[in-house]
Amino acid sequence: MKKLFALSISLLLFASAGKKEVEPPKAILPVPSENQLAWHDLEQYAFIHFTTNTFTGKEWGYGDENPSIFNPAAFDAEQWVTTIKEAGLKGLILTCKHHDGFCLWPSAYTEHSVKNSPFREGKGDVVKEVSDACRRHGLFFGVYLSPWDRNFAQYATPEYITYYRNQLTELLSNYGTISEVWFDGANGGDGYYGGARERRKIDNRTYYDWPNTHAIVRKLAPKALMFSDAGPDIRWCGNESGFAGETNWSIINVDTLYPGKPGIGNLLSNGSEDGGSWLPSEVDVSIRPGWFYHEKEDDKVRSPQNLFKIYLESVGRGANLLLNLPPDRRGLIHENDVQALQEWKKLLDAAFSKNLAAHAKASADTWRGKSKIYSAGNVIDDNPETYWATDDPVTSGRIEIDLGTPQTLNYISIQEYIRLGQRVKLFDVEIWNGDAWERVATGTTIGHKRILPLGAIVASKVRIYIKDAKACPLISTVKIY
Ligand code: FUL
Repeated sequence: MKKLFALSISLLLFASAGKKEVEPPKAILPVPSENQLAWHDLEQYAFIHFTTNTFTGKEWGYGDENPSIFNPAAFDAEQWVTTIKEAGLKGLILTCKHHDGFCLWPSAYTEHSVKNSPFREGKGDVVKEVSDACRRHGLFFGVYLSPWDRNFAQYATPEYITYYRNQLTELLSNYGTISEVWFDGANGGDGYYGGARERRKIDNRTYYDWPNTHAIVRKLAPKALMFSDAGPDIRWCGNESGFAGETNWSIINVDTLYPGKPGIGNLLSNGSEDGGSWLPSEVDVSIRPGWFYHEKEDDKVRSPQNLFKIYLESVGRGANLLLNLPPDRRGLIHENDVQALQEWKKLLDAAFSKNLAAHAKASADTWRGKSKIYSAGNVIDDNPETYWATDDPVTSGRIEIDLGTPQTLNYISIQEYIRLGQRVKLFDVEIWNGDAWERVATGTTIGHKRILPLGAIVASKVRIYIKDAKACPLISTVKIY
């Protein structure tokens, strides 16, 4: 009896010692920060372009617009925010100042603002009303402050940098938590510049002295993520048409980049497998041809189907979607845009509400240390913190999802456990056709999320074949619709 007891104790010890031997995978650098991880989960939010352009019909105001033209008589931040929330968007970024230099808040540093407009008889503050409405409805609030200012007399001199930082400080100090700060790289040169009406050239690499501006943001808004062509936290996707690269690494080498650098579209679209910084991609695109509202574009609002395609090619490629909704002259998001958004939301809900994998069985041909901690069941357990992993030297493997009965399959959504770095380079999606495994989709990168259409194929078993990865692959979630 004693011997038996000793034996079972040593067996137990052996078993638990065996378990301990399964080391968790090591991070593959670079990895996202906590703030970047939270940002990835937002997936989609709104851009709001609103300034004097809304009233002049221009896309780039020259800077000589009279503030008296800014008169959104029916302005209603509540309507913006409820429209955005009902569309499933998680927040908004407002053009507090676009290239025309007109400020949507009563900045102490210029007369070129709402305070000299008829809006709320010069007592209004669009930034305040919008940020308050966001907070009331649980949406995040972000600011766009154009580095190029076609109104300011000293633009292109060091005085302007002080002015820019003062304005940024106002926005970061007086409007609650700021979640994203958007630095535009555009600069067309000519402008009003306090009456000079001339062309001014700046060196994009040095003029704005970005590191010191970034330091202000880090200090005043430690939770805020900064966007630009070159980060430091989020990068541009390289186009304004609504897609991220099919290959989309959330990593890139930042030292080759600066805001406004020409010819970097493809690099930004794809990122780089060997990148040294985590710098994920944000897809900014407008629901209309222009970034600002123009009545003549009322019948050119993107269709719900087109918005759905944009979703698949942005969020479905591991990027975040920043969808521009330009308010009209009344100060409201136009009925046509609202309708397109509502229909889009219905398409998304219809496509992604029923996850067939939730009640399936998952298995794999290989998993880390044969430990339950890294087994295939983790990809369908609805817990983003658990994942399937292989042993360290193994950079391929197959996860099989058995749905039990034949089902019509429209989409598969796969997520990597990016907290430990992005890894997958190549994968196939296969179905069991009764005789053999048949490839129905293929992809390169996965990252935060990859969604692939499956073309309404009928099958009861789906297999994800990870063919190559930078290091042992870690898959946290698989959903099938
Ligand atoms: C560009 C700007 O020039 C456009 O007006 C718009 O704001 C877009 C989002 O970024 O660079």
